[in-house]
Amino acid sequence: MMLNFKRRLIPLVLCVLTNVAMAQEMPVTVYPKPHQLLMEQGSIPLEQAFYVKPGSVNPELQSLLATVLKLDGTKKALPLRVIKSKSADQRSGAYQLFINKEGIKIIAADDRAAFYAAQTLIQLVKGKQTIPFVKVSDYPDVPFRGTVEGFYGEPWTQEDRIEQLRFYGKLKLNTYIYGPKDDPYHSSPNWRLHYPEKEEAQIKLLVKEAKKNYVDFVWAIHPGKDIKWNLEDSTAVLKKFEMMYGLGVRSFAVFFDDISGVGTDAVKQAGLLNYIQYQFVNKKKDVTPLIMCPTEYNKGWSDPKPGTYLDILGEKLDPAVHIMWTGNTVVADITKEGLEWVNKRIRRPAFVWWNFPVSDYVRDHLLMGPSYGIDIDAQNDMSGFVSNPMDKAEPSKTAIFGVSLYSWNMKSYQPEEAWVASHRYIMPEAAEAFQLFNSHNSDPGPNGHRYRRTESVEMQPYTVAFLKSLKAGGYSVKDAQRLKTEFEGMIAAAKEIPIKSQNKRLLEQIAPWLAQFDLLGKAGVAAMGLAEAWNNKSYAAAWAQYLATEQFLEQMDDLDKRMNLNPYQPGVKTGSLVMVPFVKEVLFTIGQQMTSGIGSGGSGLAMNAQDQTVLYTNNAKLKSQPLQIGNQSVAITPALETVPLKTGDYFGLRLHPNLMPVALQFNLESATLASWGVFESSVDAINWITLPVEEKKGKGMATNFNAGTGQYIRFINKSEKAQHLYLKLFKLEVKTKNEADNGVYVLDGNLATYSTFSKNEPRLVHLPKAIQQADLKLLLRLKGQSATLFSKDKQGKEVILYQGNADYIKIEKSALKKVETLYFKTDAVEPLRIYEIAK
Ligand code: LOG
Repeated sequence: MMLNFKRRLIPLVLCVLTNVAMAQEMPVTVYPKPHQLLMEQGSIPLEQAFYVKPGSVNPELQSLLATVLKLDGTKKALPLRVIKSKSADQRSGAYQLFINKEGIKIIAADDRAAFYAAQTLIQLVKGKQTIPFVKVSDYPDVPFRGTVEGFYGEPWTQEDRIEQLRFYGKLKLNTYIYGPKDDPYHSSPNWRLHYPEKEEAQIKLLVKEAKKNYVDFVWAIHPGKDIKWNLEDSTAVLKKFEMMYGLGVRSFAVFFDDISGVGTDAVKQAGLLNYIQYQFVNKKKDVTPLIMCPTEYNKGWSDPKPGTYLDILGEKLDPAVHIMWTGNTVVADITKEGLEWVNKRIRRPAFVWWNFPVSDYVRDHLLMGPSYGIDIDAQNDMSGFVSNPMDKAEPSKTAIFGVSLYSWNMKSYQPEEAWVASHRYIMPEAAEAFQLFNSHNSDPGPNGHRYRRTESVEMQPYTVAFLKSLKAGGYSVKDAQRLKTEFEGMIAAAKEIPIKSQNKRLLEQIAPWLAQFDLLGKAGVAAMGLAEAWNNKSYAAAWAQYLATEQFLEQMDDLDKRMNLNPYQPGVKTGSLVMVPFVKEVLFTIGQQMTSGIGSGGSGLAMNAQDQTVLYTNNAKLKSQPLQIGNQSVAITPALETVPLKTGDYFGLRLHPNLMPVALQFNLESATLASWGVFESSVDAINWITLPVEEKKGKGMATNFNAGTGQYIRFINKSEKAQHLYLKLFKLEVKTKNEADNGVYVLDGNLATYSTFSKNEPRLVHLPKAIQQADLKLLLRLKGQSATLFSKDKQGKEVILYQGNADYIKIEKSALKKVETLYFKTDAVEPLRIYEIAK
């Protein structure tokens, strides 16, 4: 399959500048990277006219070349020649391009190859005054390269697809497989039917656009959900293909993924494909090889036993038919070993269906990171490589750009480098901003496929170092500066991208994430401000920044609840792997430091230790597990490892006396849980009563709480044997017993909880002995509203201690003599917050 002429050229890296005049110009960048590109001394001025012998170049190619060259020269001008070389070992798309003092010569294996030569030439002169002398010898590594529109959810629009096809043409991608799961005429129920007229017209246009760009428009059918293995349905498939043929389609696929029942039969599937091969493909002569997606399309879902599904396909399916494969799992890296495993069974090189950057299983995330995890040694183990993209066509270009570079010239592929280049290629007007955005929008978050990606790679070490010093009571200036710059960059990028980018559709598709990104930047800047102020011991300033950070995080939560409301993974997540957790951790860590040591040394924790909500366990492994305490819930932080529970081992919570349980949610991932453990509650930790729960496989809830339920809630191993479980979820919804006095939240040393007061609900807080007769600091959120803080004298008359709208208030002990209760009132209608009162 290799080209013989290429060996005569010495391979040279791109960007080699051999000529002084050219050295002042931008370096040459051609994507995908040609196999061999030799820059030579000299160039032709762009004004130079070329002579094209009439009829020697096809008109479309000629007009394409005319977009960058002057082709109106007379016979005396430099010639531009296109020569077809039909040597049998040449792959579709293989070309050579020679530019020298004798003119321009293209040697092309086919029309597609000549088109690719023109694409290379266009990139060589882009932004330049001259046409450089070059020798290019180039060919694709993988015969079929491109995308499969194969995701669930809203299919791409007509405009999206047209733009994609143009993008593919320029990047020498030659395959677009049409198979959106939610097109009812591709799948059930309507795969047997004609498309409605409007859709037919659109498909015709797509086919035309694909041809123009030398992309095979492959129309896929997905009949397996309700196909009957009889002549009638075989004919129905054939008839549908005939209809599509009538619209201009010349490439076809049959998908059997994600089905169950009779449709999954390998013998029948092979029979149908062979029938199409003989009755349709062989007869038409102008149809490209069939592609099928098997039911067992990844190793994890394949029967490993010899002689089963994949072996049956391997044996029975006509060797001309391609078989798709997603890798070791549904969403997976593509490895040489993995392909070798399946290729042996299917007896042909697999046609790779790479499930990246598809996001139909993580719809609240964008997957904008590099295309990595694809083996550069696997060239001979695949017949095709297509990416299944996101439902968002324009943002998917970042990953598809990588796929183009990989599948064209595998050995030279470097994911990071390709990713960086993609930003300049896709959004030259704001490449750096786009890259910054993408660098923080690449991990899908936890998901059922357990597929994760790197994110915030450059920032991650700074976040780790900064937090480490912060937790040790220090402040790393260098890390702080770098992180602050990054957060400021986020705000700037969120502004710059919509102003500078010309790509309206891209902007529209990333808009919710960009808005979220802006908020993350602002939360981050506030968090860094918090750290700095705290380090400078400017407590009031620190508290202001604390509130600012919290508010931006709240706005992010709010946006997440309002936008992208799909029924699967609703919401909008950005920076979810590194940057958001970092901001939250800074807030939490400093929050703890603020409440444990506000003002004068010693613990500011005002509440009596025996009153606090605490973890209640006798299990060594869980003893230090932190709690997550919020205003309406208390949860034990989930543990990643298994938890061994000896006979009589328990874990649970002891609630503050002013809190009462409302509902318990748990997930302990033990199929036998009910046979050995029980949930219990108690008033005194001596006498326990069993809590009725709804439970299945260790997962469930308890809601039967009443006023008599005690403060202790636990799960205990009642069996004779040691048991194992996973602490995935143990979360108790709570409410306060005494609504008027909310000391439980104000005196718990925890900034994640707070009490509120408003015009209709004034609040009082009883001060425990420990903080009476002392200087007090109050951490409030008044949002600029005015509030009054007072005590009462013996006659019950109000003694005003503070009036105003400051969030951070200090009250001298001289004003607090004999004061045991603080009262809060305001005219504000919306609830204002009291976070903490401490010494
Ligand atoms: C589907 C595909 C979907 C993808 C990712 C294949 C062959 N089929 O689990 O339509 O977009 O995974 O969610 C699939 O991958 N099924």
